[in-house]
Amino acid sequence: MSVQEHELYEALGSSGARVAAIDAIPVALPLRRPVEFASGTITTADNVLVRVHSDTGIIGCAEAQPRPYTYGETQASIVAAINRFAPRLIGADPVRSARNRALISDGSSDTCARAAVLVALADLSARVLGVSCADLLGGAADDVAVAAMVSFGTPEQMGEDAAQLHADQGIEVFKVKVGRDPGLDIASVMAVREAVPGATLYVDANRGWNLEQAREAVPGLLELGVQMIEEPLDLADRDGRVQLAAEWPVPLGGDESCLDLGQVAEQIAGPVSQVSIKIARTAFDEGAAVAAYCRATGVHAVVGSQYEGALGAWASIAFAAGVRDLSSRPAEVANFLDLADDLVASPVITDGRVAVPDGPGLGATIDEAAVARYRVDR
Ligand code: MUC
Ligand code: MG
Repeated sequence: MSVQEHELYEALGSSGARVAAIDAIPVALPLRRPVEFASGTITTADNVLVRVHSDTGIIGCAEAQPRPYTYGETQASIVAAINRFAPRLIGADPVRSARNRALISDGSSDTCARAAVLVALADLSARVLGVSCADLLGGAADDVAVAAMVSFGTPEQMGEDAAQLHADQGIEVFKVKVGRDPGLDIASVMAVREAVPGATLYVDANRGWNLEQAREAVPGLLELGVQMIEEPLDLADRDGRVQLAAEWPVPLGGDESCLDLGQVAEQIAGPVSQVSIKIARTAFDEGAAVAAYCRATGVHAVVGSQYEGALGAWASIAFAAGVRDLSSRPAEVANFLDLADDLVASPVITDGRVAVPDGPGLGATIDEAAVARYRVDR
């Protein structure tokens, strides 16, 4: 670096860009039909679009999805938290992710609000540097296999949903939502198995069973070839979770119990032997730390979904493709298909795989007309 370059670096920060403003825009995006699972129902995608403007004119974007039953955050609380964080970041260099996380880590539990700001900063950083987020994360692969969630319906409807995802997108890996009545859960998984006989199947009870129901449902699910069981019980039932994990020949998956690295460490020392990493709650930095911890402890980690729209899906795709251990495993990035309209162009899933886009950052371009159409703050 020349003396002049060094002076410029010192004056401007390592990327040369500075955060100038942050928007938190609440939107209500239409769904094709409501999606339901044991811990909640989503009737509209009441997401928050986060835009970080830099003094260079380059903008970074991300999406937050309120999931009150998991994090306690609402759309209003996410907007309020981002507006509270924003002044602390004005003038910050977007590439300094550790410093920026520290600036907005104030002990509050605004998990998804904080993650969305950090992902938008990562999108901005990658755009400033002229590389994709996937490459910045390690560039392990150009595309990844897709896993789709099959939400509650009648068993017949759930089978049809899986068949359609298989026919239209070539998807062969399904996370079937369970946690209702054990008989209904087995019938649901059986319907998906019959609809796509060669599929890889795992299930997610979203804490909907009690110990007795889990014990009743699981043998039948195992017979249908289910390879992992996510969050069977209330997290407060620590003994029950440990007992089930010891009884099962397949992993007990951690999702709601694994919100950050500390919880992941605690759960891996306990009943969890597969971890769902959700960028919507960890952002890229903590997500990478969780992935590394899982690698070090020999635990399978996968990219999970909290029913993201397309912008959230682009972030998950970048992470899944960027990080070595994750790029070879199916990632849950298909839930944008539940939306009837969106703020950015949707990923295209072909033969069960989705590619990292060519452009810099997350590769998503905001449709301003869609923002105007769906924002609920004006
Ligand atoms: C999942 O894996 O549990 C349901 C709610 C949420 O936040 O994520 C989903 C999917
Ligand atoms: Mg889950």
